[in-house]
Amino acid sequence: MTECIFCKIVNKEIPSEIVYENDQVVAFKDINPVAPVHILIVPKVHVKSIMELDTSSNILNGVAEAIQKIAKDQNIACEGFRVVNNCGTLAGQSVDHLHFHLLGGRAMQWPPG
Ligand code: DGP
Repeated sequence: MTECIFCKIVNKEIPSEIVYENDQVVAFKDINPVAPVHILIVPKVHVKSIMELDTSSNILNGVAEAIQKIAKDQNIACEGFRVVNNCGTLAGQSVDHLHFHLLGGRAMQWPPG
């Protein structure tokens, strides 16, 4: 049994609000949203971070497909949105399973905190 919380969500062992799924990724609502639209896109296989990603895999294609589909479904494609990946301690990565935040529905600030 894996202890990884995102693996448990991917395997449907714990509940989440899944909004999209393809062969590579599952996308679900963040439990602690910081924007009106806040979706996490995670690979179905356990990858700790972008630094451990097998670059010959097609996971990032699955991520891009998910972003395009969800942005249209959530009506944030026209106004714009942000995709964030926190990698490692200084960036604030708190779950050691690669994930991309899809944030939209409000104006974003730059630089990020
Ligand atoms: P990061 O700081 O980049 O590692 O973001 C991790 C995000 O994961 C954070 O915004 C909260 C979210 N999260 C953590 N545990 C759960 C969970 O069990 N369910 C859901 N839906 N989101 C979670």
